[in-house]
Amino acid sequence: MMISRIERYRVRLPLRIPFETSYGRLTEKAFDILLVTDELGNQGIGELVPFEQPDYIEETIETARIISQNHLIPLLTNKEITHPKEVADLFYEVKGNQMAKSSLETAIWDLYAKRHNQSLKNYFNKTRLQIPVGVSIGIQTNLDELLNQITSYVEQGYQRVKLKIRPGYDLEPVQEIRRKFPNLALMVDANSAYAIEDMQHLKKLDIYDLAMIEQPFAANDFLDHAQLQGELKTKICLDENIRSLKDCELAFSLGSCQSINLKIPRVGGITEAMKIVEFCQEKGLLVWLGGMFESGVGRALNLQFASQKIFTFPGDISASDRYYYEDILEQPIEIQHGEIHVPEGLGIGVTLSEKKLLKYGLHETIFIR
Ligand code: OSB
Ligand code: MG
Repeated sequence: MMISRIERYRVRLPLRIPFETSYGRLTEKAFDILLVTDELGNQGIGELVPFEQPDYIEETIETARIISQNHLIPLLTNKEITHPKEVADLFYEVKGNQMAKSSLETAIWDLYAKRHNQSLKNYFNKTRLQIPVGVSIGIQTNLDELLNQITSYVEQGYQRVKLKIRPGYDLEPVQEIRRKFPNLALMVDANSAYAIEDMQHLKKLDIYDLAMIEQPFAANDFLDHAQLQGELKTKICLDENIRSLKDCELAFSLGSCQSINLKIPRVGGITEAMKIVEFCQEKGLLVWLGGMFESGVGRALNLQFASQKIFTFPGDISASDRYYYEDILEQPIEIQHGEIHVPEGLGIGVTLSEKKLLKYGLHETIFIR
């Protein structure tokens, strides 16, 4: 197949409640929806997910647009693509910039599946139609408010809670949650807010039966994480560190973690994500699917991928209404009894609402062959 046109919608969706992490506060999510059309008129959809600030990882939505426009799209131009696995190879000469790469690569996977009249999940191993999901909760300095939020998510059926922490907001909220929810599947995520000097402090989290502690140290640190993992019985999970299979191999060989938060966009797309899943399975690393406050498009992609039975640990894949008043799909993604149904249509299985896209975004054509 040949790519004949690429369009995008630049969208901003207001969040229902501001989301605070160790590095900042988000009130609105900006993202691009990419529409990639082939020579037969089939259309694939992708989402560009980076934040506006380089505070989670270095990529931002603006740098990603520049990399796509000036470097990635030219590499797709006039190329015959027989399988979406080739896209990562076409992009190989561009270093890093995984989220920019993923937005195009995942759109091409969707396009390929639609062209062959297949649901995307048919390209993955051992899939199911319902998947267990969890919820990630931002920093709330009011602990009553925090407990109320958790109560409401547990009532909605979410099967696991992830609490964002930072120095000064860690042991106390965890202790309060444990007091009220002794059996809740609970984990924490520090988004790189600690350093090796905090080792003794972090060891105090070991008594709360947490499913894991996500990304305590810097996004490029493997050694300090290995030292901490050596002293903890709780699993360490790496998120920001993991950009490729190579990073997983390094983390595994050093003992930096026992769990991987896999985000398709952070590793450059589906092809690399599949290799990581295979590696984790082979080595016995717990792998689970993370999120980036995706709109319905990225959420549908995550559901397709997380339909693989290896994803037993509930992902950060909430219903649309957990974050947004309104999504950009015709049908919002909903939770039922703690599970979300994997969309069954062709490709990622969901339909865009052009009306909602134009309400929250701007349309432009960025490539024509
Ligand atoms: O660290 O996992 C993270 C959201 C944006 C950026 C980084 C992270 C998160 C989340 C929420 O924790 C995941 C989600 O529900 O989309
Ligand atoms: Mg994280």
